[in-house]
Amino acid sequence: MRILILGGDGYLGWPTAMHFSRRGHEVHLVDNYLRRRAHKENGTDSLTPILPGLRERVAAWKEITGLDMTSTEGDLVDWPVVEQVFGEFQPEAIVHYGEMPSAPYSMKDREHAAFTQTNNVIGTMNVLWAMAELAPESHLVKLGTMGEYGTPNIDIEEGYIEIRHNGRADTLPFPKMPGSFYHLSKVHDSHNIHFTCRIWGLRATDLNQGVVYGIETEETRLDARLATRFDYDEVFGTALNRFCLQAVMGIPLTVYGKGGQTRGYLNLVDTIQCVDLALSNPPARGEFRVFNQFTEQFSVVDLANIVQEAGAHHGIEVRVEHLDNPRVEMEEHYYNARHTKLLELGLEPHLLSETLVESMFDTIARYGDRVIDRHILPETRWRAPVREPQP
Ligand code: NAD
Ligand code: USQ
Repeated sequence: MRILILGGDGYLGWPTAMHFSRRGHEVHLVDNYLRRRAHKENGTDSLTPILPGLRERVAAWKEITGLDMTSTEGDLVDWPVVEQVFGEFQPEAIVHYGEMPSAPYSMKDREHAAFTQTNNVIGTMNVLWAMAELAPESHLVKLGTMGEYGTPNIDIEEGYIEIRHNGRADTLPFPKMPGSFYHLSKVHDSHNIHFTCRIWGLRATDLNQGVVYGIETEETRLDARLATRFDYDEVFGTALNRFCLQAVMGIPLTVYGKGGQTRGYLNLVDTIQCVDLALSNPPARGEFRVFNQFTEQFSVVDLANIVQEAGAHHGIEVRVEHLDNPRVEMEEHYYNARHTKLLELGLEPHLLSETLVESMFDTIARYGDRVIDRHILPETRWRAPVREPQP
């Protein structure tokens, strides 16, 4: 298949690209280095050293495996870039990771909120127009998020819910109550994608993904030059990745508030497995399919306990701190989200208990001298600052 990977320089995009290239697909990557620039502005960086750009990564891939990939450095918000990539590459499938993925980034101030929504919503809209005009048979696999649903006090279904109302019934999109301007951008994307499936007959799979953890895949293990990024700062690091780094560095684990916040989690290798399953089993024309993509659910306190126990096995004493929650979110709530559709397609989960935490400790310790510790503690607050009245 000709597979376009949007956001191919990112944490998930780069290992996904290597996975598909190694399995004989023709892969083209697009990225505008937004993630790298945001780190530079903030004075943070990936723990794992990564090559400076797509050209260097693709060259290393070719040297190590003998396999080729192509790439474009460009912005999805820029229509001529998207038009040219679709026109020249003629994708049969599009894996779309190319968005600003951080909830804290989107909550910093008005500019960051507006940027996140413009970048994500307009970038995705350009992709939809390009599909309609230039690749109408192609299949869009779009990375959404479990955070689109929020934490309702009922079971979360996979995308749709049957509603009975005043004696009539319909199957409708599951209600959304997202918790940041970033998560809201994903809801807006989902609506736009669903709409274009209905009116233009596009085919799409929205992968409502939980929080991803992990550093290694089959391909990153081939050579240190193929590493993917690993972030642990308050803006881009995700909970378990942050906790593992904090444990190794002797920093108390940063549990926000009571720590009862429960989310779906999955290993990086399962992200790739799920995308592969979605691509191998495409929906029909006009179908907007939604999968909840995670393998296990944990509260933040569960994660802290798991990391603390793994630390004890490893001879590290791990302390846990409950910080004032910088976010506005429920800290104790019901959470039960269905996630059977990918299992039905053959997903074989890599569970947290089976492998991971201690092997992550080793990788983190290897790069310990690269840790930048000034942006580990939370700084970004969800509550808007109140302006002093002008005299
Ligand atoms: P990432 O920031 O590492 O990857 C996204 C990539 O897209 C970056 O390399 C960035 O430079 C690029 N990009 C962003 N906007 C772009 C634009 N306008 N044009 C071209 N390139 C652009 O993030 P990630 O963690 O790999 O996440 C990938 C996707 O998966 C995101 O859409 C994210 O919302 C979603 N997701 C991630 C997680 C997680 O835990 N990592 C969980 C659920 C969903
Ligand atoms: N949390 C802590 N301590 C920390 C970091 C986070 O207690 O040091 C808590 C947060 O308050 C939150 C939970 O852990 O309740 C998850 O936070 P996170 O930063 O790991 O994840 P989140 O902001 O939700 O975003 C991440 C990815 C995003 C993706 C989302 C999936 O950055 O791209 O969409 O996970 S989900 O959570 O299912 O919406």
